[in-house]
Amino acid sequence: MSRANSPFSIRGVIEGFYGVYYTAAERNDLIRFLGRHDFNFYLYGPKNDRQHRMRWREPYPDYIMDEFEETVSIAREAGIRFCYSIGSGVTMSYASDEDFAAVTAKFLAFYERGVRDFSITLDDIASEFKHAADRSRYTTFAEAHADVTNRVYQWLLGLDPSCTLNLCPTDYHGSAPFSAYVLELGEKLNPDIDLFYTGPEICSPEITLEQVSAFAEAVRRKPILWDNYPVNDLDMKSELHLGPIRGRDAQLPESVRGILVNVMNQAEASKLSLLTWADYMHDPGEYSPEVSWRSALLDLGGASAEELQLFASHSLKSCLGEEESSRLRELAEAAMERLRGGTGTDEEAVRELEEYVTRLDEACYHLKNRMRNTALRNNLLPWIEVLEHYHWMTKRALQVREAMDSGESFEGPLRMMKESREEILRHPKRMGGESLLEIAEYVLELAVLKEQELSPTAG
Ligand code: LTM
Repeated sequence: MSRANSPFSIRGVIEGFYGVYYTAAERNDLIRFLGRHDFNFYLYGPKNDRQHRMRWREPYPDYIMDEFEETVSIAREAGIRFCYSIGSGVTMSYASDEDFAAVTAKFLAFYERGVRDFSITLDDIASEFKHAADRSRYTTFAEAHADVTNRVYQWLLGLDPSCTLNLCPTDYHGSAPFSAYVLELGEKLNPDIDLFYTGPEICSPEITLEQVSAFAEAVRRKPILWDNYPVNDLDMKSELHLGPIRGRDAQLPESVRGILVNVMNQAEASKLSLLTWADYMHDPGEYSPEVSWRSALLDLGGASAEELQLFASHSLKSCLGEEESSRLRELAEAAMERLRGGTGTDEEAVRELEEYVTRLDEACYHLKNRMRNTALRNNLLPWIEVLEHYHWMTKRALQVREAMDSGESFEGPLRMMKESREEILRHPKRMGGESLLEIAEYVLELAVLKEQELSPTAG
């Protein structure tokens, strides 16, 4: 869909997460997707690419540079500016001529393959000098960062005046009053160099015009928002962020140059929130998360959109503040009330819950075995597995309770319920369904009481 006239001049993605980064094929596919949805920028800077960060002085092997060259050309055809970033702050001496030469050599290799947009990412590094030469040449960290970035920028302009440079500072989030580092960087950094800001938090639930304007004032330029939704690395890696973007002020265009979205380790699944980002960036005033999400599910899931929506509604927990599916919680609470023998409840509540988890299981089966988008299916698999365990745990819990009521043996379903519960608890991934765990725990308690009743001398 063509979406001309976005109020954001820079609209893109950052491959800037920790963990397994994209294959060239995934990146190329994502870049083509971005081109189709009116984005125009791709910043390459995955933290675990060693030649980007931990061993930034080393050149890439030739065959990797060939892959980059292909990606740059795909990006050009798609209308996307491919930006190469270096995470040199981990070990760099800002005063060293050799290190300056190592940065420019790395950039030159990309320049020769058609790249004109560059980035220095100095996030997540210790904020003190590691080299004696830096301590003697600079008074502050901000002075060093501004100096080296300004010099790299001059060098780039000497190559080609169309080159751009942006910088991710070491302090990249927060609210006014901003640190002395931020203020000094804003003062000393060449005003043509873009600066990143992630909002009041690293992963911000909300970003308002007021917050961004305050940062813009502190750094004396409109920043580029580095938005950490839907990224799911580090302590978020158990989550899959499938919900729409929310909480971004409709007036952000007044104070930002653009938005770059830090995506998840799962490239295909990231497209769900990216489609909603595309709608927001096209017209923030008209943006409706629900309407946009529904159309994104259709776009990505095709004939599997219904199943995808049901599944995704259990994968909304993120910095944006959503938790597990509200429908599931409602049903689980009503069923729990019935199990506890609450007055005014009937068996219908238990049946409804059972039907719901059966529907969930059917949706999981469909996504795993019938969905055409196999890249998405592969991204979802570990989380599908968790939801399947939730389904079996709940079914067995309800069977245990039914067997107890009718005086039958419940040993078999109890054992299987415990197994599914343990699978959920030790699984590295998380899906919304905590209320179902409460049901299993209650049934466990009942089972212990029942066992004691049946053999009072045991234990
Ligand atoms: O956000 C920034 C500027 N840097 C890092 C990212 O690389 C990382 O992906 C996110 C989310 O964990 N947090 C960061 O601090």
